[in-house]
Amino acid sequence: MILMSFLLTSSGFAADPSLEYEQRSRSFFIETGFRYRSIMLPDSFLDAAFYDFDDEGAYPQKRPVVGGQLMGFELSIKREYSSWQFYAEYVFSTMGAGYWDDNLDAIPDHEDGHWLRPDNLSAWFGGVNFNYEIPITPQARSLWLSIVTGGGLGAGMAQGDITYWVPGSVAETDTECYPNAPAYIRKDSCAPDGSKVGEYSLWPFVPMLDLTLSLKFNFAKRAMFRIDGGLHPLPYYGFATGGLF
Ligand SMILES: [Ca+2]
Repeated sequence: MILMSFLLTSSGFAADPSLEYEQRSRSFFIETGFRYRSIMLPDSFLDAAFYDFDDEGAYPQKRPVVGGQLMGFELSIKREYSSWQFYAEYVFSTMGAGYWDDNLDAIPDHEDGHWLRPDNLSAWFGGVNFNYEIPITPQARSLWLSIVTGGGLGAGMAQGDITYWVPGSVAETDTECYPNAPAYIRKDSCAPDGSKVGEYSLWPFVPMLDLTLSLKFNFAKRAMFRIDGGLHPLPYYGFATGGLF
């Protein structure tokens, strides 16, 4: 609140009215920016399908956290309050290796889980958003605030893989290796049972859905800084900064 009231009352550097009415040969702005985002699937979603270390009798190590970090470049064509935003970005998984024990067993079974090990799992994405901007402080000031909301679709291509081990009782590769042991034992000594990205995707294409709500700091019509949150396609928070021309 202190920051907000400072921004709202601060005169900052004097607004140059000529910027507002600057003659341009086109009727739209181009806004460019760099973005950073941290995406994460909340544990509570996964609790619906998988045991975690704090469940009775379960494998005692914390289940891996599904998440990643993302950096990208964005370019928006802005006209009045609406804009089309194009982006390209690189996201890498921060998920560690670990044990995934489903809780859908008729009788609780903690030995039937799979051990998953991400190997340099990352992806490139590109997409398009339609965004709408709502000013919340007077735009005549050199610094003014707005809310931006929007959404869009994109597609990505995954790199790397997720190597997995299954319980010895259902193993189809290296079946002589600990045939009665669970995956969390076999992963230390046995050959992997396969890889998820390589085996289950005809093409390693991943769809992208984005829904974003942002608080945007506009520095006249020259530069901007945004605090973003929403779905991308997992829940995320992040920021972006860039300029207009
Ligand atoms: Ca289970």
